[in-house]
Amino acid sequence: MITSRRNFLAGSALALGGVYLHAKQVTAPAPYGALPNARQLRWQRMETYGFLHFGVNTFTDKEWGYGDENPDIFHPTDFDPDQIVTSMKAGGMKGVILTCKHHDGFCLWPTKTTKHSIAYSSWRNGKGDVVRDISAAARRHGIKFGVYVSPWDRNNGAYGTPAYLPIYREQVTELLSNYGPVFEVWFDGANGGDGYYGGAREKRHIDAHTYYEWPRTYAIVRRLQPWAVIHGGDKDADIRWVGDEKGVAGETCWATFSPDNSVDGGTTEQLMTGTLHGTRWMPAECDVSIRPGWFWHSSENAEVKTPQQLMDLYYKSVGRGASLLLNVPPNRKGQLSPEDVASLRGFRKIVESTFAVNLARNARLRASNVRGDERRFAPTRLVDGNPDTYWATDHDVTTPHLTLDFATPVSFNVVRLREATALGQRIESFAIDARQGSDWTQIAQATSVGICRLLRLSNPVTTDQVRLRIVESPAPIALSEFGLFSGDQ
Ligand code: FUL
Ligand code: CA
Repeated sequence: MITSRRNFLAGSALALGGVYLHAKQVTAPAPYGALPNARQLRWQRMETYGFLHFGVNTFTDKEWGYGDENPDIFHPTDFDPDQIVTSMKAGGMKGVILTCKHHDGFCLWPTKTTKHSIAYSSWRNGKGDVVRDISAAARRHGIKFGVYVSPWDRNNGAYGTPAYLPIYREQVTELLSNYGPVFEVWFDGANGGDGYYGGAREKRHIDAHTYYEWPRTYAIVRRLQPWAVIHGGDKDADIRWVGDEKGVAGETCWATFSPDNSVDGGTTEQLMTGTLHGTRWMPAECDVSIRPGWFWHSSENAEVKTPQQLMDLYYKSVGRGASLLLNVPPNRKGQLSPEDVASLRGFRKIVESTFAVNLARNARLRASNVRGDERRFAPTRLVDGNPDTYWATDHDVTTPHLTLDFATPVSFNVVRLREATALGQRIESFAIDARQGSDWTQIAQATSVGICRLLRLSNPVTTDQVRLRIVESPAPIALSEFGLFSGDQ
Protein backbone atom coordinates (compact mmCIF):
# COMPACT_ATOMS: atom_id res chain seq x y z
CA MET A 1 0.00 0.00 0.00
CA ILE A 2 2.49 2.61 -1.15
CA THR A 3 1.02 6.00 -1.90
CA SER A 4 3.07 7.99 -4.36
CA ARG A 5 4.07 11.43 -3.19
CA ARG A 6 2.06 13.07 -5.93
CA ASN A 7 -1.09 11.17 -5.02
CA PHE A 8 -0.43 11.76 -1.42
CA LEU A 9 -0.25 15.53 -1.84
CA ALA A 10 -3.32 15.62 -4.04
CA GLY A 11 -5.18 13.40 -1.60
CA SER A 12 -4.16 15.22 1.53
CA ALA A 13 -4.95 18.62 0.09
CA LEU A 14 -8.36 17.35 -0.84
CA ALA A 15 -9.27 15.31 2.18
CA LEU A 16 -7.47 17.16 4.92
CA GLY A 17 -7.18 20.70 3.71
CA GLY A 18 -3.43 20.41 3.07
CA VAL A 19 -2.49 20.32 6.74
CA TYR A 20 0.24 17.73 6.39
CA LEU A 21 3.02 19.79 4.86
CA HIS A 22 5.99 17.82 6.12
CA ALA A 23 4.93 14.46 4.79
CA LYS A 24 7.46 11.73 4.20
CA GLN A 25 7.02 8.07 3.41
CA VAL A 26 7.02 6.02 6.60
CA THR A 27 6.45 2.36 7.18
CA ALA A 28 3.41 0.91 8.88
CA PRO A 29 3.76 0.31 12.64
CA ALA A 30 5.71 -2.84 13.43
CA PRO A 31 3.51 -5.74 14.57
CA TYR A 32 3.32 -6.08 18.34
CA GLY A 33 3.29 -9.29 20.40
CA ALA A 34 1.51 -12.50 19.38
CA LEU A 35 -0.26 -12.18 16.04
CA PRO A 36 -3.32 -13.76 14.43
CA ASN A 37 -2.90 -16.12 11.50
CA ALA A 38 -4.92 -15.60 8.32
CA ARG A 39 -7.70 -18.03 9.28
CA GLN A 40 -8.12 -16.43 12.69
CA LEU A 41 -8.36 -13.00 11.11
CA ARG A 42 -11.02 -14.19 8.70
CA TRP A 43 -12.98 -16.01 11.40
CA GLN A 44 -12.86 -13.10 13.86
CA ARG A 45 -14.65 -10.85 11.44
CA MET A 46 -17.68 -13.16 11.46
CA GLU A 47 -18.54 -12.07 15.03
CA THR A 48 -21.81 -14.06 15.36
CA TYR A 49 -22.53 -17.58 14.17
CA GLY A 50 -24.75 -20.40 15.31
CA PHE A 51 -24.69 -23.84 16.81
CA LEU A 52 -27.27 -26.47 15.84
CA HIS A 53 -27.56 -29.19 18.49
CA PHE A 54 -29.62 -31.87 16.80
CA GLY A 55 -29.58 -35.66 17.12
CA VAL A 56 -31.03 -38.56 19.11
CA ASN A 57 -31.30 -36.34 22.20
CA THR A 58 -33.87 -34.23 20.34
CA PHE A 59 -36.14 -37.29 20.42
CA THR A 60 -35.24 -38.80 23.81
CA ASP A 61 -35.48 -35.44 25.63
CA LYS A 62 -31.95 -35.78 26.99
CA GLU A 63 -28.87 -33.56 27.01
CA TRP A 64 -26.34 -36.39 27.01
CA GLY A 65 -27.44 -39.62 25.30
CA TYR A 66 -26.06 -42.83 26.78
CA GLY A 67 -25.14 -44.30 23.39
CA ASP A 68 -27.66 -47.17 23.47
CA GLU A 69 -30.32 -45.45 21.34
CA ASN A 70 -32.14 -47.30 18.62
CA PRO A 71 -31.23 -45.35 15.43
CA ASP A 72 -34.93 -45.36 14.51
CA ILE A 73 -35.57 -42.83 17.21
CA PHE A 74 -34.01 -40.20 14.97
CA HIS A 75 -37.07 -39.40 12.92
CA PRO A 76 -37.76 -35.72 12.18
CA THR A 77 -41.28 -35.38 10.79
CA ASP A 78 -40.71 -32.41 8.50
CA PHE A 79 -36.97 -31.76 8.24
CA ASP A 80 -36.39 -28.43 6.51
CA PRO A 81 -32.73 -27.42 6.21
CA ASP A 82 -33.67 -24.21 4.39
CA GLN A 83 -35.97 -23.15 7.23
CA ILE A 84 -33.16 -23.81 9.72
CA VAL A 85 -30.48 -22.00 7.78
CA THR A 86 -32.57 -19.02 6.67
CA SER A 87 -33.84 -18.52 10.24
CA MET A 88 -30.26 -18.49 11.52
CA LYS A 89 -29.28 -16.08 8.78
CA ALA A 90 -32.24 -13.85 9.64
CA GLY A 91 -30.76 -13.70 13.15
CA GLY A 92 -27.48 -12.36 11.75
CA MET A 93 -25.60 -15.67 12.00
CA LYS A 94 -22.71 -15.77 9.52
CA GLY A 95 -22.37 -19.54 9.78
CA VAL A 96 -23.74 -22.67 11.47
CA ILE A 97 -21.88 -25.42 13.32
CA LEU A 98 -23.82 -28.70 13.33
CA THR A 99 -23.43 -31.40 16.00
CA CYS A 100 -22.59 -34.05 13.39
CA LYS A 101 -21.85 -36.38 16.30
CA HIS A 102 -22.59 -35.69 19.97
CA HIS A 103 -21.42 -37.74 22.98
CA ASP A 104 -23.98 -40.51 22.22
CA GLY A 105 -21.90 -41.31 19.14
CA PHE A 106 -24.89 -41.16 16.75
CA CYS A 107 -23.67 -39.83 13.40
CA LEU A 108 -25.95 -37.56 11.39
CA TRP A 109 -24.27 -38.65 8.16
CA PRO A 110 -23.94 -42.13 6.62
CA THR A 111 -20.49 -42.83 7.99
CA LYS A 112 -18.60 -46.02 7.18
CA THR A 113 -17.23 -46.15 10.72
CA THR A 114 -20.22 -47.23 12.84
CA LYS A 115 -23.75 -48.58 12.77
CA HIS A 116 -24.84 -45.94 15.25
CA SER A 117 -25.84 -43.58 12.46
CA ILE A 118 -28.58 -42.15 10.36
CA ALA A 119 -27.97 -44.86 7.74
CA TYR A 120 -29.47 -47.38 10.20
CA SER A 121 -32.58 -45.30 10.90
CA SER A 122 -35.82 -45.95 9.04
CA TRP A 123 -35.99 -42.19 8.46
CA ARG A 124 -35.78 -41.74 4.69
CA ASN A 125 -35.09 -45.47 4.47
CA GLY A 126 -31.60 -44.91 5.77
CA LYS A 127 -30.82 -42.57 2.88
CA GLY A 128 -30.92 -39.36 4.91
CA ASP A 129 -27.84 -37.20 5.43
CA VAL A 130 -28.34 -34.20 7.72
CA VAL A 131 -24.74 -33.06 7.29
CA ARG A 132 -25.15 -32.96 3.51
CA ASP A 133 -28.49 -31.15 3.73
CA ILE A 134 -27.42 -28.50 6.27
CA SER A 135 -24.07 -27.83 4.57
CA ALA A 136 -25.79 -27.51 1.18
CA ALA A 137 -28.45 -25.18 2.59
CA ALA A 138 -25.74 -23.03 4.19
CA ARG A 139 -24.00 -22.74 0.83
CA ARG A 140 -27.28 -21.94 -0.94
CA HIS A 141 -28.03 -19.15 1.48
CA GLY A 142 -24.50 -17.76 1.63
CA ILE A 143 -23.48 -18.57 5.20
CA LYS A 144 -20.62 -20.79 6.36
CA PHE A 145 -20.70 -24.35 7.64
CA GLY A 146 -18.82 -25.89 10.56
CA VAL A 147 -18.72 -29.27 12.30
CA TYR A 148 -18.92 -30.41 15.92
CA VAL A 149 -17.64 -33.94 16.23
CA SER A 150 -17.50 -35.21 19.79
CA PRO A 151 -14.34 -37.12 20.73
CA TRP A 152 -16.18 -38.73 23.64
CA ASP A 153 -18.27 -41.55 22.17
CA ARG A 154 -20.56 -43.36 24.58
CA ASN A 155 -21.68 -45.85 21.95
CA ASN A 156 -18.40 -47.15 20.61
CA GLY A 157 -17.11 -50.39 22.13
CA ALA A 158 -13.53 -49.37 21.40
CA TYR A 159 -13.77 -46.04 23.23
CA GLY A 160 -10.97 -45.69 25.77
CA THR A 161 -8.65 -48.07 23.88
CA PRO A 162 -6.20 -47.24 21.06
CA ALA A 163 -8.57 -48.95 18.58
CA TYR A 164 -11.05 -46.06 18.82
CA LEU A 165 -8.62 -43.42 17.58
CA PRO A 166 -8.46 -44.43 13.89
CA ILE A 167 -12.26 -44.63 13.94
CA TYR A 168 -12.54 -41.10 15.30
CA ARG A 169 -9.98 -39.75 12.85
CA GLU A 170 -11.87 -41.42 10.01
CA GLN A 171 -15.06 -39.67 11.11
CA VAL A 172 -13.25 -36.34 11.09
CA THR A 173 -11.82 -37.18 7.67
CA GLU A 174 -15.24 -38.03 6.21
CA LEU A 175 -16.74 -34.80 7.52
CA LEU A 176 -13.91 -32.66 6.21
CA SER A 177 -13.72 -34.37 2.82
CA ASN A 178 -17.29 -34.72 1.63
CA TYR A 179 -19.24 -31.62 2.59
CA GLY A 180 -17.45 -28.62 1.09
CA PRO A 181 -15.61 -25.84 2.94
CA VAL A 182 -15.72 -25.94 6.73
CA PHE A 183 -15.02 -22.72 8.66
CA GLU A 184 -14.68 -24.21 12.15
CA VAL A 185 -14.11 -27.61 13.72
CA TRP A 186 -15.39 -28.01 17.29
CA PHE A 187 -13.73 -30.58 19.53
CA ASP A 188 -15.61 -30.81 22.77
CA GLY A 189 -13.78 -31.42 26.04
CA ALA A 190 -16.48 -33.35 27.94
CA ASN A 191 -16.03 -36.87 29.27
CA GLY A 192 -18.52 -37.97 31.90
CA GLY A 193 -17.17 -41.51 32.22
CA ASP A 194 -20.08 -43.88 31.84
CA GLY A 195 -21.71 -45.09 28.65
CA TYR A 196 -23.04 -48.00 26.64
CA TYR A 197 -19.66 -48.74 24.98
CA GLY A 198 -20.85 -51.54 22.72
CA GLY A 199 -22.89 -53.13 25.51
CA ALA A 200 -20.26 -53.03 28.25
CA ARG A 201 -22.27 -50.37 30.12
CA GLU A 202 -19.44 -49.19 32.29
CA LYS A 203 -17.31 -46.19 33.21
CA ARG A 204 -14.30 -45.38 31.06
CA HIS A 205 -11.92 -42.60 31.94
CA ILE A 206 -9.23 -41.36 29.64
CA ASP A 207 -6.31 -38.97 30.04
CA ALA A 208 -7.52 -36.04 27.96
CA HIS A 209 -3.95 -34.83 27.38
CA THR A 210 -2.59 -37.94 25.82
CA TYR A 211 -5.40 -40.30 24.82
CA TYR A 212 -6.76 -38.51 21.75
CA GLU A 213 -3.36 -37.84 20.12
CA TRP A 214 -4.59 -34.41 19.08
CA PRO A 215 -1.62 -33.52 16.86
CA ARG A 216 -2.66 -36.31 14.50
CA THR A 217 -6.27 -35.13 14.30
CA TYR A 218 -5.14 -31.51 13.93
CA ALA A 219 -2.95 -32.54 11.00
CA ILE A 220 -6.04 -33.92 9.24
CA VAL A 221 -7.90 -30.66 9.75
CA ARG A 222 -4.98 -28.56 8.52
CA ARG A 223 -4.54 -30.77 5.45
CA LEU A 224 -8.18 -31.07 4.43
CA GLN A 225 -9.52 -27.69 5.54
CA PRO A 226 -6.66 -25.21 5.89
CA TRP A 227 -9.13 -22.34 6.44
CA ALA A 228 -10.95 -24.04 9.33
CA VAL A 229 -10.30 -22.66 12.81
CA ILE A 230 -10.07 -25.28 15.54
CA HIS A 231 -11.88 -25.02 18.88
CA GLY A 232 -10.77 -27.43 21.61
CA GLY A 233 -8.46 -30.39 21.72
CA ASP A 234 -5.02 -29.14 22.68
CA LYS A 235 -3.06 -25.94 23.07
CA ASP A 236 -2.54 -25.39 19.35
CA ALA A 237 -6.23 -24.63 18.86
CA ASP A 238 -7.01 -21.36 17.10
CA ILE A 239 -9.71 -20.35 19.57
CA ARG A 240 -10.04 -20.59 23.34
CA TRP A 241 -13.22 -21.51 25.18
CA VAL A 242 -14.34 -18.49 27.19
CA GLY A 243 -14.63 -20.59 30.34
CA ASP A 244 -18.41 -20.54 30.83
CA GLU A 245 -21.47 -21.51 28.82
CA LYS A 246 -23.28 -18.26 29.52
CA GLY A 247 -22.02 -16.33 26.51
CA VAL A 248 -20.11 -13.81 28.61
CA ALA A 249 -16.47 -12.80 28.15
CA GLY A 250 -14.47 -10.94 30.80
CA GLU A 251 -14.93 -7.17 30.99
CA THR A 252 -11.28 -7.15 30.04
CA CYS A 253 -10.73 -9.78 27.38
CA TRP A 254 -7.37 -10.10 25.62
CA ALA A 255 -7.15 -11.99 22.33
CA THR A 256 -3.75 -13.19 23.49
CA PHE A 257 -3.43 -16.12 25.86
CA SER A 258 -0.76 -18.19 27.58
CA PRO A 259 -2.40 -21.59 28.06
CA ASP A 260 -1.36 -23.71 31.04
CA ASN A 261 -1.35 -27.50 31.24
CA SER A 262 -4.99 -27.93 32.24
CA VAL A 263 -7.43 -29.36 29.70
CA ASP A 264 -9.05 -26.01 28.87
CA GLY A 265 -5.77 -24.10 29.12
CA GLY A 266 -6.61 -22.12 32.26
CA THR A 267 -9.08 -21.37 35.03
CA THR A 268 -12.45 -19.79 34.25
CA GLU A 269 -11.05 -16.40 35.19
CA GLN A 270 -7.98 -16.84 32.96
CA LEU A 271 -10.07 -18.02 30.03
CA MET A 272 -12.51 -15.12 30.39
CA THR A 273 -9.78 -12.49 30.59
CA GLY A 274 -7.05 -13.96 28.41
CA THR A 275 -3.44 -12.98 29.05
CA LEU A 276 -2.07 -9.50 28.55
CA HIS A 277 1.04 -9.93 26.37
CA GLY A 278 0.19 -13.66 26.18
CA THR A 279 2.26 -16.07 24.13
CA ARG A 280 -0.39 -17.00 21.56
CA TRP A 281 -3.12 -15.25 19.59
CA MET A 282 -6.07 -17.30 20.84
CA PRO A 283 -9.27 -15.23 21.03
CA ALA A 284 -12.26 -16.29 23.09
CA GLU A 285 -15.43 -17.81 21.70
CA CYS A 286 -18.59 -17.42 23.78
CA ASP A 287 -20.86 -20.44 23.34
CA VAL A 288 -24.34 -20.16 24.75
CA SER A 289 -27.77 -21.60 24.04
CA ILE A 290 -30.88 -19.57 23.27
CA ARG A 291 -32.63 -22.04 25.64
CA PRO A 292 -31.54 -23.48 29.00
CA GLY A 293 -30.42 -26.74 27.33
CA TRP A 294 -28.33 -27.35 24.21
CA PHE A 295 -30.90 -29.71 22.71
CA TRP A 296 -34.56 -28.97 22.05
CA HIS A 297 -37.01 -29.83 24.82
CA SER A 298 -40.68 -28.89 24.60
CA SER A 299 -40.59 -28.08 28.32
CA GLU A 300 -38.23 -25.17 27.54
CA ASN A 301 -40.36 -23.50 24.87
CA ALA A 302 -41.27 -20.71 27.28
CA GLU A 303 -37.65 -20.12 28.25
CA VAL A 304 -36.26 -18.89 24.94
CA LYS A 305 -34.05 -15.84 25.46
CA THR A 306 -35.63 -12.58 24.36
CA PRO A 307 -34.08 -10.30 21.70
CA GLN A 308 -32.99 -7.93 24.50
CA GLN A 309 -31.27 -10.77 26.37
CA LEU A 310 -29.47 -11.78 23.17
CA MET A 311 -28.44 -8.18 22.61
CA ASP A 312 -27.05 -8.07 26.14
CA LEU A 313 -24.99 -11.18 25.34
CA TYR A 314 -23.80 -9.54 22.12
CA TYR A 315 -22.41 -6.61 24.12
CA LYS A 316 -20.74 -9.02 26.56
CA SER A 317 -19.16 -11.23 23.88
CA VAL A 318 -18.66 -9.48 20.53
CA GLY A 319 -18.46 -6.17 22.39
CA ARG A 320 -15.49 -7.48 24.38
CA GLY A 321 -13.50 -8.76 21.43
CA ALA A 322 -14.80 -12.36 21.50
CA SER A 323 -17.16 -14.16 19.12
CA LEU A 324 -20.74 -15.17 19.90
CA LEU A 325 -21.61 -18.80 19.12
CA LEU A 326 -25.36 -18.93 19.68
CA ASN A 327 -27.04 -22.34 19.84
CA VAL A 328 -30.55 -22.66 18.43
CA PRO A 329 -31.66 -26.30 18.53
CA PRO A 330 -33.91 -27.79 15.83
CA ASN A 331 -37.07 -29.47 17.17
CA ARG A 332 -38.62 -32.87 16.43
CA LYS A 333 -40.02 -31.63 13.15
CA GLY A 334 -36.45 -30.86 12.12
CA GLN A 335 -37.00 -27.11 12.12
CA LEU A 336 -36.29 -24.19 14.40
CA SER A 337 -39.30 -23.49 16.63
CA PRO A 338 -41.35 -20.31 16.11
CA GLU A 339 -40.30 -18.88 19.51
CA ASP A 340 -36.62 -19.16 18.61
CA VAL A 341 -37.12 -17.79 15.11
CA ALA A 342 -38.95 -14.75 16.47
CA SER A 343 -36.18 -14.07 18.97
CA LEU A 344 -33.49 -14.38 16.33
CA ARG A 345 -35.27 -11.87 14.10
CA GLY A 346 -35.81 -9.46 16.96
CA PHE A 347 -32.14 -9.67 17.92
CA ARG A 348 -30.95 -8.94 14.38
CA LYS A 349 -33.30 -5.96 14.24
CA ILE A 350 -31.77 -4.44 17.38
CA VAL A 351 -28.22 -5.01 16.10
CA GLU A 352 -29.01 -3.47 12.72
CA SER A 353 -30.86 -0.46 14.02
CA THR A 354 -28.19 0.22 16.65
CA PHE A 355 -25.29 0.21 14.22
CA ALA A 356 -27.01 1.62 11.13
CA VAL A 357 -25.61 5.15 11.43
CA ASN A 358 -22.12 5.94 12.65
CA LEU A 359 -22.49 9.52 13.92
CA ALA A 360 -18.69 9.93 13.94
CA ARG A 361 -18.80 10.10 10.15
CA ASN A 362 -20.26 13.60 10.42
CA ALA A 363 -17.49 14.88 12.65
CA ARG A 364 -14.32 16.74 11.85
CA LEU A 365 -11.58 14.48 13.20
CA ARG A 366 -8.43 15.95 14.72
CA ALA A 367 -5.66 13.68 15.96
CA SER A 368 -2.88 14.78 18.30
CA ASN A 369 -0.48 12.79 16.13
CA VAL A 370 -0.55 11.03 12.75
CA ARG A 371 2.16 8.61 11.78
CA GLY A 372 4.58 10.38 9.43
CA ASP A 373 1.84 12.94 8.81
CA GLU A 374 0.66 10.52 6.16
CA ARG A 375 -2.81 10.44 4.73
CA ARG A 376 -2.96 6.66 4.81
CA PHE A 377 -2.65 6.78 8.63
CA ALA A 378 -4.98 9.76 9.08
CA PRO A 379 -8.00 9.63 11.42
CA THR A 380 -10.40 9.64 8.44
CA ARG A 381 -9.43 5.95 8.23
CA LEU A 382 -11.47 5.45 11.40
CA VAL A 383 -14.75 6.12 9.65
CA ASP A 384 -14.20 4.65 6.17
CA GLY A 385 -15.90 1.31 6.98
CA ASN A 386 -12.75 -0.54 5.93
CA PRO A 387 -11.28 -2.82 8.62
CA ASP A 388 -7.89 -2.89 6.88
CA THR A 389 -7.26 0.86 7.08
CA TYR A 390 -6.37 2.55 10.33
CA TRP A 391 -5.23 5.63 12.20
CA ALA A 392 -1.66 5.11 13.40
CA THR A 393 0.77 7.20 15.40
CA ASP A 394 4.50 7.80 15.22
CA HIS A 395 6.93 5.36 16.71
CA ASP A 396 7.23 7.16 20.06
CA VAL A 397 3.59 8.26 20.42
CA THR A 398 1.60 5.71 22.40
CA THR A 399 -0.95 7.91 24.22
CA PRO A 400 -2.47 10.11 21.51
CA HIS A 401 -5.91 11.62 21.53
CA LEU A 402 -8.53 12.20 18.91
CA THR A 403 -11.09 15.01 18.97
CA LEU A 404 -14.39 14.89 17.10
CA ASP A 405 -16.05 18.23 16.37
CA PHE A 406 -19.68 18.24 15.31
CA ALA A 407 -21.38 21.18 13.56
CA THR A 408 -24.54 20.39 15.51
CA PRO A 409 -24.79 18.38 18.76
CA VAL A 410 -25.23 14.61 18.51
CA SER A 411 -26.73 12.13 20.99
CA PHE A 412 -25.27 8.67 21.40
CA ASN A 413 -25.25 5.82 23.89
CA VAL A 414 -22.90 3.31 22.27
CA VAL A 415 -19.21 3.69 21.38
CA ARG A 416 -17.37 1.21 19.14
CA LEU A 417 -13.62 0.85 18.67
CA ARG A 418 -11.72 -1.63 16.56
CA GLU A 419 -7.99 -2.21 16.42
CA ALA A 420 -6.15 -3.29 13.28
CA THR A 421 -5.56 -6.72 14.81
CA ALA A 422 -3.32 -7.97 11.99
CA LEU A 423 -0.70 -5.86 13.83
CA GLY A 424 -1.51 -7.42 17.22
CA GLN A 425 -3.35 -6.19 20.28
CA ARG A 426 -1.89 -2.88 21.45
CA ILE A 427 -4.24 -0.64 23.43
CA GLU A 428 -4.39 -1.46 27.15
CA SER A 429 -6.60 1.33 28.35
CA PHE A 430 -8.55 4.27 26.93
CA ALA A 431 -11.15 6.84 27.93
CA ILE A 432 -13.93 8.79 26.23
CA ASP A 433 -14.72 12.39 27.14
CA ALA A 434 -17.59 14.63 26.10
CA ARG A 435 -17.51 18.41 26.11
CA GLN A 436 -20.12 19.78 28.51
CA GLY A 437 -20.05 23.59 28.40
CA SER A 438 -16.42 24.63 28.73
CA ASP A 439 -15.30 21.39 30.44
CA TRP A 440 -14.46 17.90 29.31
CA THR A 441 -16.27 15.17 31.26
CA GLN A 442 -15.10 11.59 31.16
CA ILE A 443 -18.08 9.44 30.16
CA ALA A 444 -16.48 6.01 29.79
CA GLN A 445 -13.25 4.15 30.15
CA ALA A 446 -12.17 0.60 29.40
CA THR A 447 -9.18 -1.68 28.82
CA SER A 448 -8.81 -4.18 25.95
CA VAL A 449 -10.04 -3.29 22.45
CA GLY A 450 -8.90 -5.89 19.89
CA ILE A 451 -11.24 -6.72 17.02
CA CYS A 452 -14.19 -4.93 18.67
CA ARG A 453 -14.96 -3.06 21.86
CA LEU A 454 -18.46 -1.79 22.54
CA LEU A 455 -19.24 0.55 25.39
CA ARG A 456 -22.82 1.05 26.47
CA LEU A 457 -23.55 4.27 28.28
CA SER A 458 -26.22 4.19 30.93
CA ASN A 459 -27.74 7.41 29.55
CA PRO A 460 -27.46 9.01 26.11
CA VAL A 461 -24.87 11.79 25.93
CA THR A 462 -25.59 14.93 23.90
CA THR A 463 -22.60 17.04 22.89
CA ASP A 464 -20.85 18.73 19.98
CA GLN A 465 -17.37 17.55 20.96
CA VAL A 466 -16.11 14.08 21.83
CA ARG A 467 -12.58 13.02 22.70
CA LEU A 468 -10.92 9.62 22.66
CA ARG A 469 -7.85 9.39 24.88
CA ILE A 470 -5.51 6.43 24.65
CA VAL A 471 -4.30 6.06 28.23
CA GLU A 472 -1.94 3.14 27.89
CA SER A 473 -0.38 1.29 25.01
CA PRO A 474 3.04 -0.38 24.80
CA ALA A 475 3.38 0.56 21.12
CA PRO A 476 2.12 3.21 18.71
CA ILE A 477 -1.56 2.64 18.09
CA ALA A 478 -3.26 1.20 15.00
CA LEU A 479 -6.99 1.80 15.35
CA SER A 480 -9.20 0.86 12.43
CA GLU A 481 -12.56 2.16 13.54
CA PHE A 482 -14.21 4.63 15.85
CA GLY A 483 -18.00 4.76 15.98
CA LEU A 484 -20.70 6.56 17.94
CA PHE A 485 -24.22 5.16 17.79
CA SER A 486 -27.63 5.75 19.18
CA GLY A 487 -29.19 2.38 19.93
CA ASP A 488 -32.07 0.57 21.58
CA GLN A 489 -30.42 -1.13 24.45
C1 FUL B 1 -20.43 -29.28 26.19
C2 FUL B 1 -21.22 -30.54 25.88
O1 FUL B 1 -21.10 -31.51 26.91
C3 FUL B 1 -22.64 -30.07 25.71
O2 FUL B 1 -23.54 -31.12 25.53
C4 FUL B 1 -22.68 -29.11 24.53
O3 FUL B 1 -22.40 -29.80 23.33
C5 FUL B 1 -21.71 -27.96 24.73
C6 FUL B 1 -21.60 -27.03 23.56
O4 FUL B 1 -20.43 -28.45 25.04
O5 FUL B 1 -19.19 -29.53 26.65
CA1 CA C 1 -10.80 1.80 8.72
